Amino acid sequence: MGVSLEQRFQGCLCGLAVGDALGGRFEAQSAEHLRQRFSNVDSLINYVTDEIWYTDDTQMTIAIAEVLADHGEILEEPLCAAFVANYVPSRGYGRGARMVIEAMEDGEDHRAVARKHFPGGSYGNGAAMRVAPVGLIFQGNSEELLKQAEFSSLPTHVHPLGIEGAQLIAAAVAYVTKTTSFDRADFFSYLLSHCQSEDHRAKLAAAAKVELVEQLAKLGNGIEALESVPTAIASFALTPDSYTETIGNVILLGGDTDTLAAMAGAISGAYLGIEGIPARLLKHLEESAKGRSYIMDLAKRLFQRHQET
Ligand code: F2R
Ligand code: MG
Ligand code: MG
Ligand code: MG
Repeated sequence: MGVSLEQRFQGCLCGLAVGDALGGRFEAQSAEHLRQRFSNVDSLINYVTDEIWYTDDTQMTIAIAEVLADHGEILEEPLCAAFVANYVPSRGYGRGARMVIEAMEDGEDHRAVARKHFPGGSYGNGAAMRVAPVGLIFQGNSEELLKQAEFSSLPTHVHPLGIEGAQLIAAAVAYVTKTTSFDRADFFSYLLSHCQSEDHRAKLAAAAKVELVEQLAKLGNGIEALESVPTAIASFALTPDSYTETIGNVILLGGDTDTLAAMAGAISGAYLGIEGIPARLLKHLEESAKGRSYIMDLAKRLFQRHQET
């Protein structure tokens, strides 16, 4: 039986959360260290025998999904309120993101903080890591998709590369959500048609040429959008039929493992649906107030919103 659209919504949010939570165990470790610990993806996946906890990637995705489920579009004020309501610093936020959210919390001029904390704004991957729900909701309208991905970035990420990283992940999620039989060349040409900057175009062109897992590392494993968004996209395109390979291969790159696996996991889950995520991994996702059941329910609410509009 085919994968239903509702299963894809659930697969996307849960795929992101599981990737984030598993990757979060290894954030900032080196590839060499991880390769010594885990000889292959299976040994990494089998390592999960107890509860895994998600990080800021999932927490900020939940905020965006809540706003979309409630309003059907990204609105600045509700989004900032949702970032604040979901903020738990111990989940491990980026330096800039933390300062912006704390300014929101304190009623300070958070827009000025977002503009000035880094020269030209943040080009971190924080906007890309949380944008997947935008791809689900706006899958049918490219222009709106790009605009809404930008709106979802702006409270914290005003640098064009930070915004474009989010637009590319949203576009990737939108594309696979509508796809039943994955065509790699068509996927990359769709993404290139949603991409303005020479920097991201060059990285995407390199990603399109990756045909072996060993070639993924050259795309990067860093905290900047440009050093992680094309890598996550390439990992999915390499193993579209396996959720565990898609997240496992990027976690074994080391570096920003939670975010690489969150982005790759969101795309993979949107393609394969919730059934594509091994039940034994999903069952270990934290069952806190906004844990597995909440995320599943949020995906249903998002799906209902999508059907209404
Ligand atoms: N930050 C982490 N993990 C490390 C800390 C976890 C630890 N447990 C703890 O809290 O102590 N992970 C999360 O951060 C990444 C997303 O970051 P985001 O939201 O983009 O934040 P930020 O600060 O805006 O950007 C990240 C870094 O990129 C560099 N950078 C960005 N723009 C820059 C610019 N214009 N010039 C120079 N550098 C720039 C800076 O180093 C930023 O700090 C995810 O990995 C998420 O999991
Ligand atoms: Mg994180
Ligand atoms: Mg930031
Ligand atoms: Mg990270």
